[in-house]
Amino acid sequence: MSSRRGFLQNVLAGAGIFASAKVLSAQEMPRPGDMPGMNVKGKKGSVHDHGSPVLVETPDVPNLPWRMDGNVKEFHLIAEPVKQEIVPGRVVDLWGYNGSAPGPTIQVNQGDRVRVMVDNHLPEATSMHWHGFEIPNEMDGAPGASQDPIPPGGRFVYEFTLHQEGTYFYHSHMAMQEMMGMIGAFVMHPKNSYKPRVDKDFVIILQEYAILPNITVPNSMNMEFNWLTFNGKAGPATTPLIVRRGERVRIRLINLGMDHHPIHLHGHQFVVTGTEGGRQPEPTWGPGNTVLVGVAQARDVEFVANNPGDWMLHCHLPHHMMNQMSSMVGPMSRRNGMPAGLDMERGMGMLRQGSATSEENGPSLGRGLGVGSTAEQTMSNSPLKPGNPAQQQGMQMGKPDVSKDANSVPGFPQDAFMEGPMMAMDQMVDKPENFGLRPGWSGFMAGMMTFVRVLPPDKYDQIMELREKKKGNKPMKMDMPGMENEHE
Ligand SMILES: [Cu+2]
Repeated sequence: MSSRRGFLQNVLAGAGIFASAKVLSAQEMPRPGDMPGMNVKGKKGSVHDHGSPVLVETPDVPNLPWRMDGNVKEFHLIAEPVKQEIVPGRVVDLWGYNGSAPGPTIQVNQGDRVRVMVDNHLPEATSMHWHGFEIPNEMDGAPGASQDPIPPGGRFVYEFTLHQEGTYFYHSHMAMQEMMGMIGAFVMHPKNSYKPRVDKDFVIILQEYAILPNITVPNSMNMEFNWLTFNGKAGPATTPLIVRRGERVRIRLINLGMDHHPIHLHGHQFVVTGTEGGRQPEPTWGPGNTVLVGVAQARDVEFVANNPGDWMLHCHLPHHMMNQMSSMVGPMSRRNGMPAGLDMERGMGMLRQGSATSEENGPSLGRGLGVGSTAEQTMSNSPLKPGNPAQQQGMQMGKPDVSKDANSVPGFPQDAFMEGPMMAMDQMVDKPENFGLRPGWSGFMAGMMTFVRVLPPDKYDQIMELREKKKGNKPMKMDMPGMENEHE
């Protein structure tokens, strides 16, 4: 299998387009010891070899290929606009790297000499900051301070030697660009393996966007967010982490947004073994099941997956477990709350004039607290008739389960029409990693949510087989089956 990969990388490198993010999915990448230029003799090992760390998997995000130039590991990042499908049918305009937001994951070994060519294909200047790297000041990517911003069409070549280990990341150091998606993981594998060794190693990047219905561009000035993502996907489009029962698992959580996220794992206790500053000493590893990942922070958690089942892993902020939250949508979808004198566009929160960042809309579009929020209507969840819920194409049919006197209960509805069977879209998010989940599972998954699936050996092997089969069919695609016609 590695010969095809090697061939692919050579071809792409030769053609000068090896930066394409669609080249290799996380699952397809060889582990660090197998990457080109590292084991020139072609020595291969299994995941359970001693000495070599496991390659990190970033579900839904590719790894960034590289090539050797002498003793320098050379990467190529292109800052550019990205069309990203965050849930089936919801394609939004983000900014990212090499066709992906977050950008592709970079993996290197402690001690590596690294060169990253950064091309700016954005319509405005950018810069690349290496978050937490102890590198020479002129390589820091702080615009104005350590370098001129990279102009549109320009390139800056960063080069440094990395003596650190741990979970790091790269991001644009232009604040508003960060809120358009411009971040990627940068994992530095330690020279000497961490102890205890893990069998599975995952990266999850936490991001948030304010994007109203029928609009595709995030309002980066908004202070409240209605799309919360793990690796650029909102539940149920996130890809579960697949582990075999008994394996030791590391999850590297990285947050770059406006909010802090308490990430909670069901069914297991974990220990925090690393931060954005690298490995933490073992005496600090107290058990827990929720870790607060603050803005600009990374947290590595580790646990032994000894409790079989499909366990939720999610941000515990209730509003971060929802999709497309927008109070302006409430009046229309809940009928009786539609205030008099408002036309449909306004009731739905549609833009009528100017862009999302115009003077009129910018400060408070959607929901908000800031200047201009007087345009917001005060309204509670209003009564509504059960039955005949509006159907989304592809969603499973079904009526919410509510009592006969529901409308007489103060506060109703809360979750009746927000989640549950009628929101399920199992087929639309079908993929190997979801195989065998409880039917209707997807109706209860939104925002920053995914599964850690702790599987018995036979089921684990079955899913791995399905994964291989899918790769064999479409080695270059990350698309989910049956979704080709959902968007351009
Ligand atoms: Cu959160």
